[in-house]
Amino acid sequence: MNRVALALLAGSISLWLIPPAGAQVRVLNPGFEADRFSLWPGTADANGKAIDGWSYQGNVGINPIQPSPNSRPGQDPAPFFDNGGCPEGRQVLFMQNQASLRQDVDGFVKGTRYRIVFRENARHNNAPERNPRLRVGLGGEILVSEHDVQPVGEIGIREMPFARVESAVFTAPGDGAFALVFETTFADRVAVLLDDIRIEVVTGLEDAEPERGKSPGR
Ligand SMILES: [Ca+2]
Repeated sequence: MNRVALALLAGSISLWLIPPAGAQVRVLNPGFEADRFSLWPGTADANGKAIDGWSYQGNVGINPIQPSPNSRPGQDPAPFFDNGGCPEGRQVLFMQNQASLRQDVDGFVKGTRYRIVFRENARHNNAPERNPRLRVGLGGEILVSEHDVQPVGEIGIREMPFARVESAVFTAPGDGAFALVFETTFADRVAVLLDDIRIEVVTGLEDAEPERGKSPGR
């Protein structure tokens, strides 16, 4: 192969790897650092009934809670976040029993391929074999199928990294916003912990198998 051909090949690869202009999608409050909850146990219902950027149903909230005059001596500020190291910032989200968390994420570009990436863990609660179940959808398509979420560490030890989850790759069928929804489906004294939720553009040389592609609806 001569030098011109090599240069052309290099040029085509670099173009292939650059996402289309404007295709980046930004999740608002992706690591649950925007709010400061101070009322135990950290549910949103007890702390103003709102989580910045998100809507929710059920017992959803943020741990740890922040110290305040309401804090009782010896009270655990993170009763749900009871194991594993915080993946991003200082706070994680919890979803207890059956609950849902939703954000209409804007900025998708028709024809661009994306995947959801996030960190997950489960409350240990002295019952590590009793696991919550989680599924994740976008625009009505399930992109992370329902699965058990297991605690990454022992209770009270906040060192082990949360598990990293990558969804199936999907192709945006249109420009604009799609609903990103996390749902927990098992309701027996369990809780899922989430942090660092991102939507990444998948470039041409990654995950090229067409059978993994999905096209969510609105
Ligand atoms: Ca965080």
